[in-house]
Amino acid sequence: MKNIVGLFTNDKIISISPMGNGHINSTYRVSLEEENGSQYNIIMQKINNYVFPDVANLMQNICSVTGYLQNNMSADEDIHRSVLSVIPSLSGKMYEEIDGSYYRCLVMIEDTITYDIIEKPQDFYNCAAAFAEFHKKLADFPAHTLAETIVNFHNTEIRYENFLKSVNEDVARRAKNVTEEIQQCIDKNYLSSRITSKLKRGQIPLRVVHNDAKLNNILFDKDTGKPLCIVDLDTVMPGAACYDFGDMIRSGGAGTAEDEHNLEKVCLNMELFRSCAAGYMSSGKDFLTDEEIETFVIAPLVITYENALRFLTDYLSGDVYFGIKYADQNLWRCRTHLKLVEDMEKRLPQMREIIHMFAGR
Ligand code: GN1
Ligand code: MG
Repeated sequence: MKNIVGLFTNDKIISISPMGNGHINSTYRVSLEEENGSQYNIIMQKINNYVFPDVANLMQNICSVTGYLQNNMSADEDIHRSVLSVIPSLSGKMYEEIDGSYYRCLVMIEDTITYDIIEKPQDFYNCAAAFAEFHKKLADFPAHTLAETIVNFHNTEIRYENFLKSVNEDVARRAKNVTEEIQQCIDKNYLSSRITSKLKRGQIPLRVVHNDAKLNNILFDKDTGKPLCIVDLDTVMPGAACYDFGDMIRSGGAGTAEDEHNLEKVCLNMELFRSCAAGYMSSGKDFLTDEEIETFVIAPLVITYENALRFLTDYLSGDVYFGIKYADQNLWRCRTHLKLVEDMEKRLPQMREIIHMFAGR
């Protein structure tokens, strides 16, 4: 590991320790010491090349978006703390390849905290407001110029086809244990085309989307508690604004763990939903079209369903994509997601009312 860090800096390495709990990349905190004795930290990541085969385009997307945000920053923002910054290697590259593995370094934004589970509705409001601001700031960025680093990432129809394929192939010989979950995924396929069809027909605009809009991808300032910086920009791609809203509700709307075993607990918390809708629409109302606002009603169901499909597909494929800490974790992730979709189906009219109320339209 030390030799890799050495490609990015000549400063003395004090320690390298694992950090974060993402399912995809491996992340390390690297403590360094400058010649004058002062110490600082940077982040080093090994990019998961299985998930992201096109590292060059991925880094290009991140650099275009962060560069644009840095150039369009408001006066009260700190360029080193409000936007992620890539640290180029000593030879000037945005990443380095060693023996078929890809590494990058990022500026460590100190004195921040992240949350995996929403602790209070205000956190969710702040989180949604931060993602809405991200969309708003990038509203004039030419989204079509970004590469689709994971092709069809939020194409739920294709996710469904892949799910069916994993059921038919049944490579891990697990399909017989999960017939109920498979059936539920089939029954909810009506959701698959609800957003993709609107994008295809040009009824909603193509925007710069984060595509992993979870609470734990926002750094909050430790002192003020305010959202500071959006991280994990690997999946920044062109898409629909509502994908990010849907993902926030998926990951934070129940207020429970992604693999909660007590499914009784997994239902949409309306107070949290209201906070998220209010937070997003605080600036979302300024730039969203009427047609887009309508997609915000269904997106929580579509994106939660899409992740249920992905978790079950991975379970059936032998857990090759998402990291797992115990044997059936992907199955439990799928179950919580199916339960949440089922619950949201009942609450749809109320969800619609709340979205329109905060959008003011
Ligand atoms: C992955 O690694 P993490 O937790 O940021 C995944 C998301 C899923 C999420 C589910 C590139 O994100 O799409 O919604 O797990 N990222 C990728 O927890 O597939
Ligand atoms: Mg992440």
